[in-house]
Amino acid sequence: MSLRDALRIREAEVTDETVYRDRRRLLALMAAAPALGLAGCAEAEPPPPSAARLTPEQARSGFRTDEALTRYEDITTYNNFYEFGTGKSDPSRAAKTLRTSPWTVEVGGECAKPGRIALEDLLRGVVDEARIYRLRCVEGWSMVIPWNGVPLASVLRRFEPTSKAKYVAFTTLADREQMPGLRFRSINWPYREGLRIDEAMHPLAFLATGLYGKPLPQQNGAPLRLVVPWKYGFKSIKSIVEIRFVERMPATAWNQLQPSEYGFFSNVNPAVDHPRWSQKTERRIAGTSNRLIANRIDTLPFNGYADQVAGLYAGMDLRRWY
Ligand SMILES: Nc1nc2c(c(=O)[nH]1)N[C@H]1C(S)=C(S)[C@@H](COP(=O)(O)O)O[C@H]1N2
Ligand SMILES: [Mo]
Repeated sequence: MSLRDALRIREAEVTDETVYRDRRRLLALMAAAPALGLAGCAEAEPPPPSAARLTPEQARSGFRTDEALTRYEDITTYNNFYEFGTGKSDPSRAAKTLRTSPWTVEVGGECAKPGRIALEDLLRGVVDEARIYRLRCVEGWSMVIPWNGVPLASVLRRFEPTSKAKYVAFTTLADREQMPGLRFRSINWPYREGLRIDEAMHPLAFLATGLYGKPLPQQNGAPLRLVVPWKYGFKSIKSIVEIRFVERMPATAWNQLQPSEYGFFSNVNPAVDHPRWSQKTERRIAGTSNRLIANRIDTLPFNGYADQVAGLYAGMDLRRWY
Protein backbone atom coordinates (compact mmCIF):
# COMPACT_ATOMS: atom_id res chain seq x y z
CA MET A 1 0.00 0.00 0.00
CA SER A 2 1.41 3.39 -0.94
CA LEU A 3 1.77 6.06 1.65
CA ARG A 4 -0.79 8.13 -0.25
CA ASP A 5 -3.32 5.31 0.08
CA ALA A 6 -2.50 4.91 3.74
CA LEU A 7 -3.16 8.58 4.36
CA ARG A 8 -6.46 8.40 2.49
CA ILE A 9 -7.63 5.44 4.57
CA ARG A 10 -6.59 7.18 7.73
CA GLU A 11 -8.63 10.24 6.79
CA ALA A 12 -11.65 8.17 5.92
CA GLU A 13 -11.46 6.44 9.27
CA VAL A 14 -10.95 9.56 11.18
CA THR A 15 -12.56 12.71 9.97
CA ASP A 16 -16.09 13.60 10.61
CA GLU A 17 -15.47 17.29 10.72
CA THR A 18 -18.85 18.29 12.02
CA VAL A 19 -18.59 15.94 14.98
CA TYR A 20 -14.99 16.11 16.11
CA ARG A 21 -14.44 19.68 17.08
CA ASP A 22 -11.27 19.69 19.03
CA ARG A 23 -7.94 18.01 19.24
CA ARG A 24 -8.78 16.15 22.42
CA ARG A 25 -11.61 14.36 20.72
CA LEU A 26 -9.38 13.60 17.77
CA LEU A 27 -6.88 12.04 20.13
CA ALA A 28 -9.48 9.84 21.74
CA LEU A 29 -10.62 8.69 18.33
CA MET A 30 -7.12 7.96 17.13
CA ALA A 31 -6.41 5.93 20.25
CA ALA A 32 -9.30 3.68 19.29
CA ALA A 33 -8.26 3.36 15.63
CA PRO A 34 -5.77 0.71 14.50
CA ALA A 35 -2.26 2.03 14.07
CA LEU A 36 -1.21 2.36 10.46
CA GLY A 37 2.48 2.37 11.20
CA LEU A 38 3.40 5.11 8.80
CA ALA A 39 7.10 5.40 8.31
CA GLY A 40 7.23 8.99 7.17
CA CYS A 41 4.89 11.88 6.93
CA ALA A 42 5.09 13.15 3.40
CA GLU A 43 4.49 11.47 0.10
CA ALA A 44 7.18 13.48 -1.60
CA GLU A 45 9.92 15.87 -0.65
CA PRO A 46 9.43 19.61 -0.98
CA PRO A 47 11.83 21.67 -3.08
CA PRO A 48 15.27 22.10 -1.53
CA PRO A 49 15.90 25.16 0.64
CA SER A 50 16.55 28.38 -1.18
CA ALA A 51 19.41 30.50 0.07
CA ALA A 52 17.50 33.27 1.80
CA ARG A 53 19.36 36.53 2.25
CA LEU A 54 18.80 38.15 5.61
CA THR A 55 20.79 41.04 7.03
CA PRO A 56 21.67 40.98 10.74
CA GLU A 57 19.44 44.05 11.22
CA GLN A 58 16.49 42.29 9.63
CA ALA A 59 17.05 39.28 11.83
CA ARG A 60 17.36 41.36 14.99
CA SER A 61 14.14 43.23 14.27
CA GLY A 62 12.35 39.93 14.89
CA PHE A 63 13.92 39.35 18.29
CA ARG A 64 11.66 41.78 20.15
CA THR A 65 8.18 43.24 20.04
CA ASP A 66 6.54 46.15 21.83
CA GLU A 67 3.30 44.23 22.28
CA ALA A 68 2.10 43.67 25.83
CA LEU A 69 3.69 40.62 27.44
CA THR A 70 1.53 37.76 28.57
CA ARG A 71 1.66 37.46 32.35
CA TYR A 72 4.05 34.89 33.85
CA GLU A 73 1.08 33.35 35.60
CA ASP A 74 -0.78 32.76 32.34
CA ILE A 75 2.28 31.47 30.45
CA THR A 76 2.87 28.91 33.18
CA THR A 77 -0.69 27.74 33.89
CA TYR A 78 -2.29 27.68 30.42
CA ASN A 79 -0.26 25.04 28.60
CA ASN A 80 -0.26 22.30 26.02
CA PHE A 81 1.98 19.44 27.14
CA TYR A 82 0.02 16.26 26.48
CA GLU A 83 2.55 14.10 28.29
CA PHE A 84 0.97 15.60 31.42
CA GLY A 85 -2.67 15.59 30.30
CA THR A 86 -4.80 17.32 27.69
CA GLY A 87 -6.38 20.01 29.88
CA LYS A 88 -4.80 23.47 29.80
CA SER A 89 -4.15 23.44 33.55
CA ASP A 90 -3.04 19.79 33.74
CA PRO A 91 0.68 20.41 32.96
CA SER A 92 1.18 23.08 35.63
CA ARG A 93 -0.17 20.66 38.21
CA ALA A 94 1.19 17.35 36.93
CA ALA A 95 4.58 18.32 35.50
CA LYS A 96 6.13 18.73 38.93
CA THR A 97 7.15 15.08 38.62
CA LEU A 98 9.42 15.82 35.66
CA ARG A 99 13.05 15.60 36.81
CA THR A 100 15.00 18.12 34.76
CA SER A 101 18.44 17.55 36.23
CA PRO A 102 20.60 15.70 35.34
CA TRP A 103 19.53 15.97 31.72
CA THR A 104 21.33 14.62 28.69
CA VAL A 105 20.69 15.11 25.00
CA GLU A 106 21.66 12.57 22.35
CA VAL A 107 22.82 14.28 19.17
CA GLY A 108 23.41 12.12 16.13
CA GLY A 109 22.73 11.32 12.51
CA GLU A 110 24.37 13.14 9.64
CA CYS A 111 27.06 15.05 11.52
CA ALA A 112 30.80 14.77 12.12
CA LYS A 113 30.64 15.00 15.93
CA PRO A 114 27.71 13.01 17.30
CA GLY A 115 27.44 12.29 21.00
CA ARG A 116 25.44 11.99 24.17
CA ILE A 117 25.99 15.21 25.98
CA ALA A 118 25.00 16.69 29.34
CA LEU A 119 22.80 19.77 29.01
CA GLU A 120 25.43 22.00 30.71
CA ASP A 121 27.97 20.90 28.10
CA LEU A 122 25.53 21.35 25.25
CA LEU A 123 25.06 24.98 26.31
CA ARG A 124 28.62 25.68 27.50
CA GLY A 125 30.14 28.73 25.87
CA VAL A 126 27.01 29.67 23.93
CA VAL A 127 25.95 33.16 24.91
CA ASP A 128 22.55 33.38 26.56
CA GLU A 129 20.07 35.65 24.83
CA ALA A 130 16.64 37.10 25.57
CA ARG A 131 13.93 37.04 22.92
CA ILE A 132 10.38 38.34 23.07
CA TYR A 133 8.35 36.22 20.66
CA ARG A 134 4.72 35.76 19.80
CA LEU A 135 3.52 32.16 20.22
CA ARG A 136 0.49 31.24 18.10
CA CYS A 137 -1.18 27.91 18.87
CA VAL A 138 -3.00 26.17 16.03
CA GLU A 139 -6.07 26.19 18.31
CA GLY A 140 -6.44 29.96 17.87
CA TRP A 141 -4.91 31.52 20.99
CA SER A 142 -1.62 33.35 21.30
CA MET A 143 0.78 34.80 23.83
CA VAL A 144 3.77 37.16 23.91
CA ILE A 145 6.56 35.43 25.79
CA PRO A 146 9.95 36.72 27.00
CA TRP A 147 12.25 33.73 26.58
CA ASN A 148 15.82 33.16 27.64
CA GLY A 149 18.00 30.67 25.84
CA VAL A 150 20.32 30.26 22.87
CA PRO A 151 20.01 30.39 19.10
CA LEU A 152 19.38 26.87 17.82
CA ALA A 153 22.02 27.33 15.10
CA SER A 154 24.79 28.01 17.66
CA VAL A 155 24.12 24.65 19.29
CA LEU A 156 23.63 22.66 16.07
CA ARG A 157 26.82 23.94 14.41
CA ARG A 158 29.00 22.39 17.11
CA PHE A 159 28.04 18.94 15.89
CA GLU A 160 29.18 19.78 12.36
CA PRO A 161 26.22 18.63 10.27
CA THR A 162 27.25 17.12 6.92
CA SER A 163 25.82 17.98 3.50
CA LYS A 164 23.39 15.08 3.96
CA ALA A 165 21.75 16.81 6.90
CA LYS A 166 18.65 18.11 5.11
CA TYR A 167 16.38 18.07 8.19
CA VAL A 168 16.69 18.11 11.96
CA ALA A 169 14.49 15.79 14.03
CA PHE A 170 13.73 16.43 17.71
CA THR A 171 12.35 14.03 20.31
CA THR A 172 10.78 14.67 23.72
CA LEU A 173 11.44 12.50 26.75
CA ALA A 174 8.92 9.67 27.08
CA ASP A 175 8.98 8.27 30.59
CA ARG A 176 5.79 6.73 31.93
CA GLU A 177 6.98 7.16 35.47
CA GLN A 178 7.34 10.91 35.18
CA MET A 179 4.66 11.59 32.58
CA PRO A 180 1.16 10.46 33.48
CA GLY A 181 -0.25 11.40 30.05
CA LEU A 182 1.73 8.59 28.41
CA ARG A 183 -0.83 6.11 29.72
CA PHE A 184 -3.13 7.37 27.00
CA ARG A 185 -2.08 6.02 23.66
CA SER A 186 -3.19 9.13 21.85
CA ILE A 187 -0.07 10.60 20.37
CA ASN A 188 2.38 7.98 19.17
CA TRP A 189 4.90 8.70 21.96
CA PRO A 190 7.51 10.02 22.14
CA TYR A 191 6.40 13.42 20.85
CA ARG A 192 8.49 14.26 17.80
CA GLU A 193 9.04 17.36 15.72
CA GLY A 194 11.27 18.44 12.90
CA LEU A 195 12.55 21.34 10.84
CA ARG A 196 14.21 21.64 7.47
CA ILE A 197 17.90 22.40 8.02
CA ASP A 198 17.65 25.99 6.77
CA GLU A 199 14.70 26.61 9.13
CA ALA A 200 16.70 25.17 12.00
CA MET A 201 19.69 27.40 11.16
CA HIS A 202 17.54 30.53 10.87
CA PRO A 203 18.45 33.21 13.45
CA LEU A 204 14.88 33.26 14.83
CA ALA A 205 14.92 29.52 15.69
CA PHE A 206 15.63 29.33 19.40
CA LEU A 207 16.25 26.86 22.20
CA ALA A 208 14.65 28.14 25.38
CA THR A 209 15.97 27.37 28.84
CA GLY A 210 14.07 30.08 30.69
CA LEU A 211 11.31 32.65 30.62
CA TYR A 212 10.95 35.99 32.38
CA GLY A 213 14.59 35.56 33.42
CA LYS A 214 13.80 32.46 35.47
CA PRO A 215 14.57 28.82 34.72
CA LEU A 216 11.99 27.25 32.44
CA PRO A 217 9.18 25.65 34.47
CA GLN A 218 8.52 21.97 33.72
CA GLN A 219 5.13 22.70 32.16
CA ASN A 220 6.78 24.95 29.58
CA GLY A 221 9.19 22.24 28.47
CA ALA A 222 12.10 22.34 30.90
CA PRO A 223 14.96 22.06 30.74
CA LEU A 224 15.26 22.59 26.96
CA ARG A 225 12.52 23.36 24.44
CA LEU A 226 12.41 24.54 20.89
CA VAL A 227 10.80 27.87 19.98
CA VAL A 228 9.95 28.48 16.32
CA PRO A 229 7.91 31.68 16.45
CA TRP A 230 6.71 31.74 12.83
CA LYS A 231 5.13 28.28 13.05
CA TYR A 232 2.13 26.97 14.95
CA GLY A 233 2.98 26.22 18.57
CA PHE A 234 3.03 22.44 18.23
CA LYS A 235 6.31 22.70 16.29
CA SER A 236 7.93 24.11 19.46
CA ILE A 237 8.72 20.74 21.01
CA LYS A 238 9.33 20.52 24.75
CA SER A 239 11.77 18.69 27.04
CA ILE A 240 14.09 17.58 24.24
CA VAL A 241 16.25 14.47 24.74
CA GLU A 242 17.31 13.78 21.17
CA ILE A 243 18.39 15.82 18.16
CA ARG A 244 19.14 14.04 14.88
CA PHE A 245 20.39 15.34 11.57
CA VAL A 246 18.60 13.38 8.87
CA GLU A 247 18.43 13.21 5.11
CA ARG A 248 14.66 12.59 4.76
CA MET A 249 11.75 14.58 6.14
CA PRO A 250 11.20 13.08 9.61
CA ALA A 251 7.89 11.87 11.03
CA THR A 252 6.31 14.32 13.48
CA ALA A 253 3.72 13.68 16.17
CA TRP A 254 0.75 15.79 15.10
CA ASN A 255 1.36 15.21 11.43
CA GLN A 256 1.32 11.46 11.99
CA LEU A 257 -1.89 11.75 13.93
CA GLN A 258 -3.76 13.75 11.31
CA PRO A 259 -1.75 14.85 8.25
CA SER A 260 -4.63 16.78 6.71
CA GLU A 261 -4.82 19.04 9.75
CA TYR A 262 -1.22 19.38 10.90
CA GLY A 263 1.38 19.76 8.16
CA PHE A 264 5.11 19.30 8.48
CA PHE A 265 5.80 22.97 7.77
CA SER A 266 2.83 24.46 9.63
CA ASN A 267 3.81 28.05 9.12
CA VAL A 268 1.25 30.36 10.67
CA ASN A 269 -1.02 31.32 7.78
CA PRO A 270 -4.34 33.16 8.21
CA ALA A 271 -5.20 32.36 4.57
CA VAL A 272 -5.30 28.61 5.16
CA ASP A 273 -8.05 27.55 7.54
CA HIS A 274 -7.70 24.52 9.71
CA PRO A 275 -10.21 22.00 8.30
CA ARG A 276 -12.36 22.50 11.38
CA TRP A 277 -11.86 26.18 12.23
CA SER A 278 -10.70 29.50 10.81
CA GLN A 279 -7.13 30.70 11.33
CA LYS A 280 -7.88 34.32 10.42
CA THR A 281 -7.91 35.62 13.99
CA GLU A 282 -6.53 34.64 17.37
CA ARG A 283 -7.27 35.24 21.03
CA ARG A 284 -4.27 37.16 22.38
CA ILE A 285 -3.62 36.29 25.99
CA ALA A 286 -1.52 39.26 27.09
CA GLY A 287 -1.39 42.11 29.52
CA THR A 288 -4.69 41.21 31.07
CA SER A 289 -5.55 40.05 34.53
CA ASN A 290 -7.94 37.46 33.15
CA ARG A 291 -7.15 35.31 30.14
CA LEU A 292 -10.85 34.83 29.50
CA ILE A 293 -11.17 38.47 28.48
CA ALA A 294 -8.17 38.35 26.16
CA ASN A 295 -8.38 40.32 22.91
CA ARG A 296 -9.21 38.84 19.53
CA ILE A 297 -6.80 40.13 16.91
CA ASP A 298 -5.91 39.36 13.30
CA THR A 299 -3.45 36.55 12.71
CA LEU A 300 -0.50 37.60 10.56
CA PRO A 301 1.27 35.55 7.88
CA PHE A 302 4.21 33.72 9.46
CA ASN A 303 2.91 35.05 12.78
CA GLY A 304 4.28 38.50 11.91
CA TYR A 305 7.76 37.24 10.97
CA ALA A 306 7.31 37.30 7.18
CA ASP A 307 10.12 39.85 6.72
CA GLN A 308 12.51 37.43 8.37
CA VAL A 309 11.37 34.04 7.10
CA ALA A 310 9.28 34.32 3.92
CA GLY A 311 12.47 33.89 1.87
CA LEU A 312 12.87 30.36 3.24
CA TYR A 313 9.81 29.30 1.26
CA ALA A 314 10.42 30.99 -2.08
CA GLY A 315 9.09 28.76 -4.83
CA MET A 316 6.98 26.65 -2.48
CA ASP A 317 3.20 26.49 -2.77
CA LEU A 318 2.36 27.10 0.88
CA ARG A 319 -1.12 25.65 0.49
CA ARG A 320 0.26 22.35 -0.71
CA TRP A 321 3.16 22.34 1.75
CA TYR A 322 1.05 23.39 4.69
N1 LIG B 1 6.50 17.38 23.99
C1 LIG B 1 5.50 18.24 23.73
N2 LIG B 1 5.80 19.43 23.19
C2 LIG B 1 4.81 20.32 22.92
C3 LIG B 1 3.46 19.99 23.15
C4 LIG B 1 3.18 18.71 23.73
O1 LIG B 1 2.01 18.33 23.98
N3 LIG B 1 4.22 17.88 24.00
N4 LIG B 1 2.45 20.89 22.82
C5 LIG B 1 2.78 21.87 21.78
C6 LIG B 1 1.76 22.89 21.60
S1 LIG B 1 0.33 22.40 20.83
C7 LIG B 1 1.97 24.20 21.96
S2 LIG B 1 0.82 25.41 21.58
C8 LIG B 1 3.15 24.61 22.74
C9 LIG B 1 2.69 25.27 24.03
O2 LIG B 1 3.77 25.78 24.75
P1 LIG B 1 3.50 26.45 26.16
O3 LIG B 1 2.67 25.53 26.99
O4 LIG B 1 4.86 26.70 26.74
O5 LIG B 1 2.78 27.75 25.88
O6 LIG B 1 3.98 23.50 23.07
C10 LIG B 1 4.14 22.54 22.04
N5 LIG B 1 5.14 21.55 22.41
MO1 LIG C 1 -0.62 24.35 20.10
